Amino acid sequence: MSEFKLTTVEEFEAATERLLETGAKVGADAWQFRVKNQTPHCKFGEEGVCCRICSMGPCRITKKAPRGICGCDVHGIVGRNYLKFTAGGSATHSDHGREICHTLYESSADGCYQVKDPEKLIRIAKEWGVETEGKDIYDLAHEVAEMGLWEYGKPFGTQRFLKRAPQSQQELWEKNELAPRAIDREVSCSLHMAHMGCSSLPEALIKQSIRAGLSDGWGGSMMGTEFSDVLFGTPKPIDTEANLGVMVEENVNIVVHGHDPSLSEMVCEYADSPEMIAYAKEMGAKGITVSGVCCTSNEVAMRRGIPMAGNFLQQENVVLTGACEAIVVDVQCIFPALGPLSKCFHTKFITTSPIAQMPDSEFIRFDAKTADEKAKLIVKTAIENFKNRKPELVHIPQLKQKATVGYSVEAIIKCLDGVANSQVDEMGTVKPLLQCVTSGVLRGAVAMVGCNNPRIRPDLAHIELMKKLIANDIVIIASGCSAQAAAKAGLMDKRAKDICGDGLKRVCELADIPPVLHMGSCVDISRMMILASELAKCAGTHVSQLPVVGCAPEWMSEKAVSIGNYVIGTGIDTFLGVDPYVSGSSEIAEILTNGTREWVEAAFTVEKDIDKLGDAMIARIEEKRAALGI
Ligand code: MSK
Repeated sequence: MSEFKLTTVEEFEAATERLLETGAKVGADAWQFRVKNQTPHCKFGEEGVCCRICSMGPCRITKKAPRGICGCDVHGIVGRNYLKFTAGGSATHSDHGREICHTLYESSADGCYQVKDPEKLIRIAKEWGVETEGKDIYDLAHEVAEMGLWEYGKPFGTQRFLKRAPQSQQELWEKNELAPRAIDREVSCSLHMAHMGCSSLPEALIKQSIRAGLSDGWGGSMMGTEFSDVLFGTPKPIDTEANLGVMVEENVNIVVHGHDPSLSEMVCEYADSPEMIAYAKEMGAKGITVSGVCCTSNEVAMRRGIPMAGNFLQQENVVLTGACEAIVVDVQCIFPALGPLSKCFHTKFITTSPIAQMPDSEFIRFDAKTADEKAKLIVKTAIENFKNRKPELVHIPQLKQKATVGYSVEAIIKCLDGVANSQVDEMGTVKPLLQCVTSGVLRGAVAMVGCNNPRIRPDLAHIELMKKLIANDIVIIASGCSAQAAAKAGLMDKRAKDICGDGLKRVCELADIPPVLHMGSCVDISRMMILASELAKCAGTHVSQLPVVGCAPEWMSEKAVSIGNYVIGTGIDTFLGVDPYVSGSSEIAEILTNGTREWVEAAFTVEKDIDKLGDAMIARIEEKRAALGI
């Protein structure tokens, strides 16, 4: 076995530099240049003090002009901007979940999509009080999917999945009017509150931000995750590889990018078919390689072991290799820059969703009914494009690491079952994991999530924080682009146990897991909420008492702010490396970093110094351990 060595950020950067040299030859633009053009950023925007929600302004708050034309002060303006930011993220995740519900509704024994995990479907149906006995699995799928869709617009009541949380959490939500009602209602209500002439009271705006976030995490995202598992299989540990070196020069390279697994699953299916492989060979390639970027990549990596070419800020790099026949995108986190960039190469930029339409792309509309023929068309289009490569532009950086991914809650429970001999129920129990924490073998856990962001040296914060935490016997559960940063560095290689503290190393050996567990995509942060809830129920504590924290050191999207709200809303302190445009209001900043404790027993910490951010998380975990007397 070759010697294990982590890949450094310097190595990532050198590879990118080399790709940018190729780009320069063909006049390609790249985010690195656009960042320079956009610097310095607008200070009013950075502080969140600019208001353009009506046409009397825009108004900007300064010492000389402390109120907008309507009289709103800086706290109301910053708070409204924060709420709108959250609503954008909550809407986006939840609409993703809605699409998955529709796909489940379209599933059938002879259609494009089948139910791959019937046990999970039955478990959810029972949880929702649906009669399952003697029912055809597809009738059940349609019934449950329709119930899921009603969660978006039901006129009365709160979200069904909230009942999964510990009783104490549910009581806090009820008491503080935070329990989310219909998913769409929370998004609409947020936009209503932030409309000109509605709320400007900081507490009200932040409370609604938490409620809109909770409707994402415990509503839309949770449905996205659960029904994706029903349709495509609940992830189990599987080996894969990560970084640009997973692209294969001799093969047709198809890169899937975005978030919705319905498209990428189908593309993978066809790319793997003997018919398409034979066609690729006929066209002069040796085979077909599908790899991924962002969360679509996480979805197919977790279920199929499809390699991960990179995360958010690497999306242009896959085109700059000159070896990408098609970059196929669905929704979210897709740079419009991919259109003009692809035109500098032979790459086909294929958009597939009416929700994400972009200039300079080829639009192949994807839907659940015709998914098979559209996926076949996409794969054929990529194969036929192989001959158009310009060999002098081809350069694939030879950087990649092995990774074991696929740690759903069910998989974690199964892996850890061997560590302590506890009884398991239908789904299993988190008792062994809890025992590892209470005994001190593991000091705690950090949920590392989120994007990368040019404001921070890309991936550095993720990687350095993870190294520090695992060295301190803190297990990491990662999702989204954070998970890909870890995989690219080698932290999801089981051999990374050797850079852990003794306790975590021992757990990794006994359970045969890496120290950083890949839990999935952005919507899969809902899995983390389930795991934390199960731990709290098993321990008989509030979620907020567990030695568990959340962290998004390089976040950038509205979705990430929504996530942050539901993570603190669930009682988990959350540490950010980027300020969510609230520094202009002392009142909003105070509520977010302290005041929310009164409602949900958790709050944010914002710290741009990565070393201090790591120290603060460790200190918080130890503080919680001391309070529990463990
Ligand atoms: S893809 S939201 S850049 S994690 Fe989910 Fe990555 Fe952030 Fe998009």
